[in-house]
Amino acid sequence: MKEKVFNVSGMKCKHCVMTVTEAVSEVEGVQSCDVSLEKGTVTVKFDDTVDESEISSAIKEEGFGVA
Ligand code: 9UX
Repeated sequence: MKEKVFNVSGMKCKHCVMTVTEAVSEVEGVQSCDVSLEKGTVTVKFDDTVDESEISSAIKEEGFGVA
């Protein structure tokens, strides 16, 4: 299991949090996703088989920026 904190820009309300949470959770192998609106972070736990780029792509596809 791996964990990474993504710095995500553009999340401004609770609906953004839901959108990101759903998109990340749909990635195969993701175990948990915790979004902090205040910090602009998305903390994800995922299986070793998952490539980090799959997660950042899922976030970007929803229109948010990933540092
Ligand atoms: Mo809230 Mo997020 O009105 O792009 S859904 S800011």
